[in-house]
Amino acid sequence: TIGVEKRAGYAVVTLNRPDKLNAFNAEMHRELRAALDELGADDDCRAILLTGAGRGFCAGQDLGDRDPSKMDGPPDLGTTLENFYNPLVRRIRAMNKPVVCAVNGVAAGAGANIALACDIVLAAESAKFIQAFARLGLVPDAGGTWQLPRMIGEARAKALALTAEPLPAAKAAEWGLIWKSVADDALMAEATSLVESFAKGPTIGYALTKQAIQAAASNSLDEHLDLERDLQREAGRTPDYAEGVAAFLEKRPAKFTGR
Ligand code: LHQ
Repeated sequence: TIGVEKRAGYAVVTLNRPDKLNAFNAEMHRELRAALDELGADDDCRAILLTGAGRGFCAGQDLGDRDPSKMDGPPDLGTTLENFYNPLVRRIRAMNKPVVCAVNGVAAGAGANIALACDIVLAAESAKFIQAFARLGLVPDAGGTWQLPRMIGEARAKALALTAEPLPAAKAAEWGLIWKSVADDALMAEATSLVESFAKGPTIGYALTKQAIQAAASNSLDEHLDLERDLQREAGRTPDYAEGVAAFLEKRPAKFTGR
């Protein structure tokens, strides 16, 4: 249900249940988490590209095995979140290298919010983001109600969540929900070139930068200035920093090693 292709310095992870628009079942969750754990620990992998097979990116939870008439009583969706979606969001956010998401087609429900958990999101012009939860009587999960108001403000967040209206990629980019909307046939080339550049970049500096930006949501300025001091201290001790300065002074491109 997941494809993992290791290339020079990065890996492409593909959600691969195209007949179901790559909706999540337990198996896909387990495989995706195992893949991310392995890639997180692999120093040869310095960036990750997440995308979907076929015409969709991800339609969220697979509703096929969720028929209430076939259940004994009301389901405990909290357990599904606790066991599967929440660890996935935490894993992506804590990943020690950039995670780029190429949204190749519709991203609905938890599928949309998993995309938003990634560090940089590019989407095909034809892709749409749908907070589909309201159609089911549910709350946007996988971090949706945390991310949306921060990224696009409460007015747009509430409207998207309560109406479940599809948001086209271009508008998502205009609103600042994603980085870029790209012509469909250029999406993979552009996303690949971005992860290729990350694969040759200062990996520790990237990881610390990601950590700092994410911590900003809950820090005061005072706390945050202290955090930046600590993270910069760490960045300044890396060989990549020494190389970056040397390259600048010698007027040549830096050769980062990710250390
Ligand atoms: C699907 C799905 C799908 C199964 C398309 N499941 N088969 C967390 C905790 C626990 C439980 C509940 O949920 C959550 C979080 C969530 O993610 S809730 C939100 C779940 N997702 C949705 O509500 C989206 C449902 N899908 C749709 O609304 C449409 O499929 C979209 C708008 C994504 C795409 O529409 P179309 O392009 O018209 O495609 P389609 O509807 O024809 O779908 C293609 C096939 O994929 C179709 O199967 P079929 O056998 O008829 O060809 C769909 O049944 C299947 N599919 N989403 N989530």
